[in-house]
This record gives sequence, structure tokens and C-alpha cells, in this order.
Amino acid sequence: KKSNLIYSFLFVLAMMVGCAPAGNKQAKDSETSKKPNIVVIYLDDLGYGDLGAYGATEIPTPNIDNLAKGGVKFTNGYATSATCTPSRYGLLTGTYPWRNKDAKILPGTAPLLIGTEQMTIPKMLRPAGYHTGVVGKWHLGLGEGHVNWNERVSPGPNEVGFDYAYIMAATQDRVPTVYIDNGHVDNLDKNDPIEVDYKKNFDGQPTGKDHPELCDMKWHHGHNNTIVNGIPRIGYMKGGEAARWKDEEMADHFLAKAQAYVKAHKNETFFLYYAMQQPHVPRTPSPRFVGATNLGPRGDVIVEADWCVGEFIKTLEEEGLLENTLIVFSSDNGPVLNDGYYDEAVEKLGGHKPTGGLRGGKYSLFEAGTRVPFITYWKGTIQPKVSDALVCQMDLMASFASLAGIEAPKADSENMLDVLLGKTDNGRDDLVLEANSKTAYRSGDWVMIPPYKGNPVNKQVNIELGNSNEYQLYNIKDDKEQKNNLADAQPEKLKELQEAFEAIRGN
Ligand code: NG6
Ligand code: CA
Repeated sequence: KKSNLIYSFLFVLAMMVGCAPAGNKQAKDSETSKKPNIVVIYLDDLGYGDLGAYGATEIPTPNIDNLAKGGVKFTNGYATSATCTPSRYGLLTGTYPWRNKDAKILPGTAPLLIGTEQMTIPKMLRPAGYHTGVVGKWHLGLGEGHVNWNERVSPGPNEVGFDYAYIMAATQDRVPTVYIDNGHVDNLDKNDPIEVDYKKNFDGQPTGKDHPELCDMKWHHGHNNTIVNGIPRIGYMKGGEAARWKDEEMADHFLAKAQAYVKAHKNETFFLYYAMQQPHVPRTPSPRFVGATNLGPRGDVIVEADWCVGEFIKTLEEEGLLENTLIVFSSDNGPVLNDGYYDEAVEKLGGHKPTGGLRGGKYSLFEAGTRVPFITYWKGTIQPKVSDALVCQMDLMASFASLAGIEAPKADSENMLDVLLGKTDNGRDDLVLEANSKTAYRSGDWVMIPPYKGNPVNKQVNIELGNSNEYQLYNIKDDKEQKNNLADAQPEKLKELQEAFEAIRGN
């Protein structure tokens, strides 16, 4: 009798252990199967006016234009910053990058900028059942300061939330010029180890500075260290010959990885951050796109990027995922023409307006630094429209949390899901903008730029930076080009913005 009792007790126990988790898992599966995939397609230095959908007439971008036509095209969509590293930091962590003093353009040897304890979009989405991947440009640092590129490079994207990471470490113009596959340099020959240094050259390595005759692409400023594929780069690198990327194949290479990711995870719910390299320098279109525009390489790589977007969308469609995927398209900062190489971007510009008429450009506190193309697309769910709502890439974190039905981490990110889905134009009230660690403030239709020391113009890239001895105040609804400084005429407005700005900066 006693043993019977024990047996039935054990039986009940076994049922509880065996079935309860299975029941939970089923519930979880049916819950997660309803959740949409999320894809962020991120370009590098694409300006507000660089797409047909935003007014460009000299650069055909039919595929991205289709996303804009079939989704929400934002006219007040912002990156957090006017350069790459801080914008990517803001996007992935939902936190203002100026809160982190190290969030600046990083060399290829910089340590990981995002703390492994910090919350990120992929880390947040994982417990909600998402598989997470990044393909493309990283530029958020790797390792802890002394990376050995011949061993697994860590911590990196895998350690801050990405299940899959196929990346370039920094930028196309910075060494190491290799792809990194979940921490391992792809195609590395152990007998030809890689060495990287940003201060000192390696013996016997020709540089762009000393050997301009070895360069197929000429440097204009910076970019005169190690020559890889005839292109002089930022930083010194030795070895790793077999692992070095071919610049003209980079777009196809990342596209193939992004497509493979989708195919491999089509039966799961996934978040993919597809960070393309165009139109950042060096601009190296595949031969298929050379001459696609009359604008030289800068125009041609934008057409190439548009083609990649089209191919990628095709894959989502072929896999039957397009109606269950929210796509966000944007750029990390505004446009620049000559960013350090002679590539005819200035000479062949013609009537094209990369900034779409906004003032400034990459590196600038003026609008063109941070206001960028910003499109959301979700076939069958988002009704096409143009939205003037103020939104920032930093808001993706809280918005994706809402979409995934989870609580948003505490951060600067604001839940803009209904705005992103085109259900309302009730966007942010205000936003702090950042360029080279200097900040400006947008509130409603007003932008306030505090006085800053420094050159008003970066002569090398020929861009107005926004530095001035005076306070600047613009009504960007009436004065899109920021020509009319109203700081003197509207002292009360100025005071209102100053106080609100200081309240945010101070907390
Ligand atoms: C600058 C580079 C520029 C570009 C930029 C980063 C020089 C003179 N200029 O320092 O070419 O690489 O950094 O661009 O080296 S970003 O889009 O990644 O922020
Ligand atoms: Ca950039």
C-alpha cells in the first residue's frame, strides 16, 4: 500500500516535471509564432535627399522608393548623431550616445563600446522568442583593448545579444579589412597571422603616404596608411592576405549573408540588423553598377545599395515572410561628398542634392547631420502614408518591445510603435541631437544650437558644422534651410528650449 502511494506520488511528480515545461513551450511557440520578424536596414552616410522617395532625380532607387510608397515615409526621422558609432550605439541601446563619453568615431582597435551588462535591442528581444542577427558594418568596438585577431575576437556582437554576427569591425576605410564570423576572422590562414596597429606601421609595409603610386584610389585627407586592394586606409595592418575582403564584392557578400540568415531562420521569429556599407568611403561599386548614374562612384553605390535592398526584399517575399516582417529603413548620419578620397563625388554632383536642401551634412549639428531617410514597411499591416511625426532611431528599442509584447527597458527610447505603424502622427515632443559630442535640441518645430567653439566649417569635407559664438534658434517648419536665426527675435522661445534642454542633459 505504502509503495503504491509512493509510486503514484512519483507518477504525479513525473507528470509535473515532464509535461509542465512542454505545456509552457507550446504556449510559448504559439505566442511567438504570431510575433512579426523585425528587420532594420541601415545605410552608412546616406543623406536625406539621396533617394527618389525623398526627392532625388539623378539617382534611381526604385526598390527603396517602393518601401516608402508602400509604407510610412517619415520627413522628421532622425539618427541620434551625425556620425556612425554614436548613432549605432543609440539605435541598439535606446540610450542617448552623449551619455557615454566614449561614443565617438572609433578606430578599428577600439574596445567594445556597449557594456556586456547593458541592454540592447537583440538582448531584449531574445527572451520574447527572437533569434537575433547582425550582418554588415559594426563599428562599435571589439574586445577589451588588446585584440588578437588570430583568436576569437570577444567580447563583440555575440556578447551583447546577437546570436549570429557576420561583420566588418569598423568601417570600409579602416583596418582590419576582413570579415568576422561570430568572432572569427573569416578565411584566416593561421600561417599568415593578422596584426593591426593604429599608431605604428609594421616594417616593410608600404603606406599611401609614402607610396601614392601604389594607390588606385587617391587619398585627399587622412586615409594614407596601409594600402589594401590599391586603396590606402586608416590604420596599419599586416598579414591575413587570404582573409582580406574584396571591396567591389562587399555589397554582394553582405547581401548573401543577410539572405542566408533569413532562409536559415525563417521558421523562427527573428530580428536582423542589416548594416550596409554604402555610400561611405571608399566607394567601390561592383563592376555591374559602375556608371549606373552620372554622379560617379557615390551615385553608383547608392544604386547598388538599392539593388541589394530589392534582392533582400525578394528573399523575404519568396520565403513567405513579407507579410509578417516589420522593416525599418534608415541611415546612420547625413551625407558627405569628399570624405577623404578623390572619387569625383564633388565634381560629378551636378544638380543632385544629397541633403535634400537641409543645412550641413555628416559631422554637423545642423539638420542634415542627423535628419535622414526613415521608412517603415510592413506589407498588409502598414497603410502607406507620409508622416511628419518626430521620430528617432533610438525609439526603435521601446517600439520593438511593444511590438514583441514585452516591457521596454528603462532608457531614453520612447515607444513610437503606433507612429512607426502609421496609426498616429503623435511623435516625440523633443529630441537632443548630437555631432562630435556637441549637442543641440529640437522641440516641436524649433531647433536650438548652443554656442560652441570650433571651426564653423570643416574645410576638408566642406561642411558647416554648426559652431558659432551665438545661440542659434531656428523654426525648421518655416525655415527648413536654417537660414534665419531667431535667437534674438524670440528670447522667450530660446529660454524655453534652453531650460528644457538643460533638464534633459542634466539628468
Ligand atoms: C573620419 C574619416 C572619415 C570617416 C569617418 C567615419 C579621416 C580624415 N576621416 O575620421 O573618412 O571614416 O571618420 O565615418 O580619417 S562614420 O560614418 O563611420 O562615422
Ligand atoms: Ca556613417
